[in-house]
Amino acid sequence: MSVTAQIAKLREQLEEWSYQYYALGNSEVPDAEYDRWFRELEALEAKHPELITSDSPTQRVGAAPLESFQQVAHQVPMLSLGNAFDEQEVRDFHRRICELLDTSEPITYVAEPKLDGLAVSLIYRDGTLAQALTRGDGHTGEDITQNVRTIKSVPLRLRGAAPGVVEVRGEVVMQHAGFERLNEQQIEAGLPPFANPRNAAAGSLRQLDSRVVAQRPLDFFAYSVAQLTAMEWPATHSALLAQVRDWGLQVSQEVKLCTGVEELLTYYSALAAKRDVLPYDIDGIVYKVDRLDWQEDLGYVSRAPRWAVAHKLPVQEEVTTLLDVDFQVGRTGAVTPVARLKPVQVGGVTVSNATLHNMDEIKRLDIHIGDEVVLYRAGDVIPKIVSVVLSRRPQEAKAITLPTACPECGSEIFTPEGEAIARCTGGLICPAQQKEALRHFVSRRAMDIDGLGIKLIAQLVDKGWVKSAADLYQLQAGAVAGLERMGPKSAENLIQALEKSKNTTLARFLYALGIREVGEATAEALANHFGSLSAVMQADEDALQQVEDVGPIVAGRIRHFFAEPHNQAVIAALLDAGIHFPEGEFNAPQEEQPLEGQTWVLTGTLSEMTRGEAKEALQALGAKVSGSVSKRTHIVVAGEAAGSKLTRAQELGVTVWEESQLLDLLAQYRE
Ligand code: I6G
Repeated sequence: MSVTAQIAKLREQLEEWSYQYYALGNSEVPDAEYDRWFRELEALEAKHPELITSDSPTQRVGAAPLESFQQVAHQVPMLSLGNAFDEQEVRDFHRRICELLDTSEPITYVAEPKLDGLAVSLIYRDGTLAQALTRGDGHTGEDITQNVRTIKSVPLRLRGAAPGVVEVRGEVVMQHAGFERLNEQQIEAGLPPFANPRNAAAGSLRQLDSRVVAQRPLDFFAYSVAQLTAMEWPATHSALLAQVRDWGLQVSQEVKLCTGVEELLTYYSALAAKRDVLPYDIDGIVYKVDRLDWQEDLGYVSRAPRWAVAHKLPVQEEVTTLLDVDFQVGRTGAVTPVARLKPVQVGGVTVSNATLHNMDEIKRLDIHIGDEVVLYRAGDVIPKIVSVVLSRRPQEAKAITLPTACPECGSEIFTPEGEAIARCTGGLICPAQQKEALRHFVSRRAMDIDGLGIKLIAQLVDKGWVKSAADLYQLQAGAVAGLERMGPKSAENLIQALEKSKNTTLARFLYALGIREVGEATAEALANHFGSLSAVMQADEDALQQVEDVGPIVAGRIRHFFAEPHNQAVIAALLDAGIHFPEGEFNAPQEEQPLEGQTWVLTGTLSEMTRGEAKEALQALGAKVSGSVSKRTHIVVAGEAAGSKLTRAQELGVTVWEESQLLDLLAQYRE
């Protein structure tokens, strides 16, 4: 094969995997495989620089920082949306639309979450990303092409046919997991953390050096198309979104067709209830009339479309008072200041505590006890104090100081040179560290010991019965039954849960040990790589670094952990107590599931559930859900406005189901 053909093949495969991952939410291959192909392409391009094109997956990061961003006029203004703050305002919106359209036909809407990020317009010319602009004042934005090119969910080239100008609009966001990681890095580097994911995304896009932006976990979700110069517009917004997804862009998995206002309100309640488990912040739900001809008839009023509205969700930032600060000692001795707040409703939940991270953060915020503070809370993000309302500081406001002795064990508190985190030097004589280590050991994803909550752990440690995890297995039902809020039955259940936990896996056991920086994924990788506990315990730092994602710091932590005689003694006692796991034999077959071995494809917009929900339900029955149709596909489920995948299935003679057939199947297994 010629080098040109090899390069083309590598690029095509990498683009296909990106499409599978971002547009369809499917990871066909592990990251390592993607990286291998990527490196191969980089190596070939390094040898043949004349073959590098700007839309190659290797060409996302610009070489030189910009001096400033250019101002660019939008061809089509970037408008804002009208808001509806309650149910009545949504009913008014629907009534207005019915009156203006003057039709007896039911009105179908596309409902989708309004992501809380920054609106960005992507301009593709003949399928290649040419320009990315911020919203700016709606008429003129800034050219942030260099930065947006680094966002992996933005294809540099659209899949399939996309002639002329295609202008796609959407939101650049930072998902919660990436935001938390970024803030941890900021804190470790002695830099101020970002107040919320939106600020982190905005701060990232404002960087003049795209190499910095490339390190930031940004994402793009498309929500509309502003220009199509050489293609027919489809009849509906839902078909347009299906086309956008086919081009390889990410569209929220939550998009749903709703007919009439009652369905909109049901969707709102369902999504509001799910808000905390969504991976990104949303600040409302957008309803759009699905038919594009109706959108045109309805037109605009004072720079907002009449055919769409944003139904707002409760705000995720509120002001409250800092009543006090406690210092908590974690599993690894880290001393964390915790803010005790006057209880306040944020994002629909009452919050009375928030983390303050460390003393640097207290200094940075210039926070005093008694201050009024701005609090942010979203989903799985720990509530966080964002800023202080300095103008309202009361006279009696009190400065916050780090205690010199551990509040739990009295040992010295020490902040290592150059680090922001203070630590209790008591190690495992510190009951707080013992309790947290035990809490981690028994947790669901570790040894999964039911019935051992933090209150019971605290009693066991405070009585001196349990100092390390191994002591748990010496507990007697009779003694446990006498503890607070326990009785013979719950004590017996606990002993049984302990007994059951003895049969575990090496990965869970390694994770349960609570080695610093060894999370679930690392524990799994260690178990798979070494195959036995003794091999992990004996591995030196070089051998440990052969494991995926284990660098010198983590290798050092693992080595130190196993070299510590106290830890060796606890492990020996745990094994003596009867903890066991298969060694050297992995991926044991599980019970056969009904759709085991089948590959399904979901396409188009489903009406009763989102594609994400359908995918989860099918996977729970053992099916693999793929983004592309092939001869090996068992069934294609085609929803509203299904496009090229439906055609492909028909060409290949693959069975095509309607949504109702899928619902029947799922109902059958739910019974
Ligand atoms: O700001 C917006 C967020 C989300 C939007 C929007 C949207 O759809 C999900 N749609 C339009 C049409 C506009 N702004 C103008």
